[in-house]
Amino acid sequence: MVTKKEMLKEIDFYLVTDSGLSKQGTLSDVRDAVASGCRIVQYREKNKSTKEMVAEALQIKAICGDEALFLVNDRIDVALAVDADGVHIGQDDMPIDIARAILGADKVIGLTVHNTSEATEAEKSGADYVGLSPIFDTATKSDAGKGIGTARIRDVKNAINIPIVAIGGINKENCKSVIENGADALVAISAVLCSDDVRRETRDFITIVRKAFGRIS
Ligand code: TZP
Ligand code: MG
Repeated sequence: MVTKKEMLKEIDFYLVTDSGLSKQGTLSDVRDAVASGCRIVQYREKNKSTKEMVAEALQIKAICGDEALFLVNDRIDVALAVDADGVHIGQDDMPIDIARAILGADKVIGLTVHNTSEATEAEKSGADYVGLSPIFDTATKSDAGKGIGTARIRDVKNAINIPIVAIGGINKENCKSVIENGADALVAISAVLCSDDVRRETRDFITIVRKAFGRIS
């Protein structure tokens, strides 16, 4: 049996939820993305109470089922409360060694990095993947900083062996170059959540990415 953690090897399009940007609502977005073949979902919620988050996280976990990995952004308590598959944390969140001690070896921990030295450090500290950010300028995260460019993906790829998830300003026009420069998966928040058809947009991204990997023709 493939463990949830082993599913990290199979990810390509990675859904990050955003209730502020979503047109159809977070649960609908997750349902649509998973129905279109998305294999990893991160619940990123900045505006709801802990109680609301736990209730929503349980529903997202049920939608992901065995089809998709389910991670919670920042909130290790929420991840534990619903027995999520893991967490995604940033450089200023819970230190990764403490997060690992709390969550245990079987859970997935993703860490946001911006450069090669943070990526090398993340791998050494036991991160299961890195989120490399922001590849391009983005209005979705106000403190994301300037785009680091696709050449940085190649530099990080040459420095570490864990998967790289690219995020920030990615759309259907530039996503092929993100994969060609070494990303293992990518996130496109506004491009997908602000569309009228999350199912179609997810499917389109997955098709472009799998073609770029040569997984489909
Ligand atoms: N972390 C780094 S950039 C970003 C996050 C959450 C926002 C990415 O959003 P978009 O709409 O895909 O540029
Ligand atoms: Mg964070």
